[in-house]
Amino acid sequence: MSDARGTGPYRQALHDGWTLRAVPDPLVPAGIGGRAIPATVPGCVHTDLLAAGLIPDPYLDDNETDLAWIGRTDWVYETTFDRSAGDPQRLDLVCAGLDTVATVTVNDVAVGHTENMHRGYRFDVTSLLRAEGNTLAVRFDSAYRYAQAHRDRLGDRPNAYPEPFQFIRKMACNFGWDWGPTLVTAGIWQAIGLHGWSAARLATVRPLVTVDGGDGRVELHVEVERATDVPVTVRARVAGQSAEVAIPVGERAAVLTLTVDRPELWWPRGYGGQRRYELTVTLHGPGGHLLDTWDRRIGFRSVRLDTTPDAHGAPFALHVNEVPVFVRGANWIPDDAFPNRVTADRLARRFDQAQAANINLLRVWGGGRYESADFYDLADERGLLVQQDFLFACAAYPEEEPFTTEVAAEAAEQVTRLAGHPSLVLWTGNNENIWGWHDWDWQEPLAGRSWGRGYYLELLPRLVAELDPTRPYWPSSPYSGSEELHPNDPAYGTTHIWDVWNTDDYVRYRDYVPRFVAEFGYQGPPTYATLRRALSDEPLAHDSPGMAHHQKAADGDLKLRRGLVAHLPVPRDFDDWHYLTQLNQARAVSLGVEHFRSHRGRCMGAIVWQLNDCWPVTSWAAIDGDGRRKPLWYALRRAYADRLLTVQPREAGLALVAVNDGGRPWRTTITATRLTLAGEPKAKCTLELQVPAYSAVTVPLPADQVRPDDGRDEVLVAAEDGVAGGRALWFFAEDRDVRWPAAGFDAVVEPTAGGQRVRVTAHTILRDLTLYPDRLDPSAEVDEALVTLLPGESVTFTVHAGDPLDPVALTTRPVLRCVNDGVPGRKLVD
Ligand code: BMA
Repeated sequence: MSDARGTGPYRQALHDGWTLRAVPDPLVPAGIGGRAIPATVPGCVHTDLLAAGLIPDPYLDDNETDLAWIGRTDWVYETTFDRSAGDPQRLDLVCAGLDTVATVTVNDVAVGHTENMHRGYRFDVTSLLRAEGNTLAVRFDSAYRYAQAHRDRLGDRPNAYPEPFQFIRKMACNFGWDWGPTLVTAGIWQAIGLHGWSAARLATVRPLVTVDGGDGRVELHVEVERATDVPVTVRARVAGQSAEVAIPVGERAAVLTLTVDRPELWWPRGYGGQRRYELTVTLHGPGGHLLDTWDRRIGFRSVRLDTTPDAHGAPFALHVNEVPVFVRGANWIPDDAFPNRVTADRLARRFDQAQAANINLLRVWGGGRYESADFYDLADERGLLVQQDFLFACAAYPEEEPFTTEVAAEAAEQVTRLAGHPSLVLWTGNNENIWGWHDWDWQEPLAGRSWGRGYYLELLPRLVAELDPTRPYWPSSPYSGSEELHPNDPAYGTTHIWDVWNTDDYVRYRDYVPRFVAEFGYQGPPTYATLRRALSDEPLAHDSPGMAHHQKAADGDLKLRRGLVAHLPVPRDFDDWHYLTQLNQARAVSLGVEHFRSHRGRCMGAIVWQLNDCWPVTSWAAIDGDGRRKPLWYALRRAYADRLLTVQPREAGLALVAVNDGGRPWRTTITATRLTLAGEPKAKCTLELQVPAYSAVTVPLPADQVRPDDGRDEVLVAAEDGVAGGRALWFFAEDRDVRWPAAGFDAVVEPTAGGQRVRVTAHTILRDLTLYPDRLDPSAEVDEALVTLLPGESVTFTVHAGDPLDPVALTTRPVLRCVNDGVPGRKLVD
């Protein structure tokens, strides 16, 4: 792509004709050493080797293990190019992202050396380029060698995982995580190209957008870079308003202010629309000719973090446009271990899934990346709030050079880059590093060495305050607001609840009334189709070799089992294990969400760990590594719905809590019935509820509702009169102790546009009825899951698949499951 017009500005992508070579080393397998491999740019070594058929797919079975040499090898990317016509005063080679330790050479002259994946670089190559036959080479030194050299020089520091990821400014989870493979990439991971310009260009444009008494305000900070010292003019336009400022010779920065009278505001989804306005900035030379342009769709909204101490400690409440927002969030990790595979379409699918699960915030976790323009554009467009961590996670980070300089440059660049996005509402200093310093036995091995404190409590807050005072900054996740307090104190600021998964049972979520829970989660395996694509284990078992390799958490399999046997019947085979562990994951997280939401007000947010996966793996994710929705996704959609009815234990017994996260008051009549599993009513009452917008109401349930005659044979159901769905259930015993009847039902399958409808009518109670059409066709999807039916009730599932699925298979085990289908004497299809 080139756009050469005389001496005007032009851009020429350099994405063609690349090859890749391994620098000779005994580690490099024969057949790869010395060979020129076609390379895709942007891309990375792993995906190039895979495309060339030189390595097996790193995501399948345990192939990951044999591919460790790739990260320990040095690689050279090369191409040749002719430059576009035109005669600009400056020609820059612009690299939006190099991963990571790179030496860039143009026509055999080294033009730059980089060592930070999270920055962009620009090299002046004006004097080096000829019209035709230019060579461009980027050599990547092994990230391991670099990190280990710094570790050896500076002294090791504690880290939650074995690899030296905190000694290089590179996506940390590339070195392996408790849900991710160790696949240490190298490559030109973002766009690369030439930028030709004359006189001056817009070097940075930083719009600070606020709302002031209903008026929109844009404070636009502009910096120019000059090729010649001529006066230039910056013009800006938004919503019919314009402003202009001259930058005289010798100066390079200007601030313009634009005020928009009563603009339509940008709101998070569920609170209002997402109106955006085009902001255009142009740079003009003497005589007014155009030198450069910049544009972005901004949104007018204010954001404020309320942490004013109160009777319970100190809250953590995001206020957008002065309305407190209860955060129904999910943590976001890189959607692929190879970030170049995360296309805009794939992100859009992920956002569709997040949105449909009633999520209103994504937290971009600190072990990944500063998310892409595509990600933030989607978030702006759909009204998903974003919390972006600075990139530090689960380790003590050195503050010696070159790291302090790199971190400062990276942070300034990213804060500037993301300033125009209304969705970004919070910066956080790191993931768990202040907590780690307090609680994870770091202090003794550190022996006084730096660990990152200066970044989180000094450098980063200073930079955010200087470059973007419109957004709140919080030093860590979790953090309590002061170094005097324990960083994970649930009464203050943000909390991570991990003892539930690691050591305790999930009902222990109820022991916490956190002000804001920024991480909590429970594992479950990926969907069956994803497992079958990734693993050749025959048969699949919870501990078969592939399953074990694709479970990265410490004692993950044991923890899954411990959690399962506390609640559910013991699995008899893999199919049971798969259904029940997925179900247990969904149960655990819904219990947490419903509990936290039931304390709306005191608690103002829950961010589940985690939305997505980066490869096929057993993990805390709701959407697996192939993008398929796990049962947890369906459970989240329900637990995160605007209107939630939930039965919660309270001092006096049980209470019904109605949570209204919608903007309209919710007036409704609820019938609560205690009944036997056979459907015989034992007690009934009617409750009138009035729940104002954005609030929760708690109503104690009468004693005859909450005291069962036989806890193993009864259920409490609270449902809105005349409204299907959304009812609350309360079982008086764990599923493993309940006296389930053998499941009995009719199932009818009929074709429908583009799929099939499966109508199940219950003859007995059916607990958490779930359909797994992906077991029959990996492309098949279903619209509902985890439905509990009382005798006589029915549900219709809609299945979409490539071809019609076999109706018998679709309505029998293991495709159609419920908890009580394993009860002896079971009667699956009537
Ligand atoms: C938290 C996260 C991640 C981790 C997850 C599950 O510590 O911040 O680092 O993957 O828990 O253990």
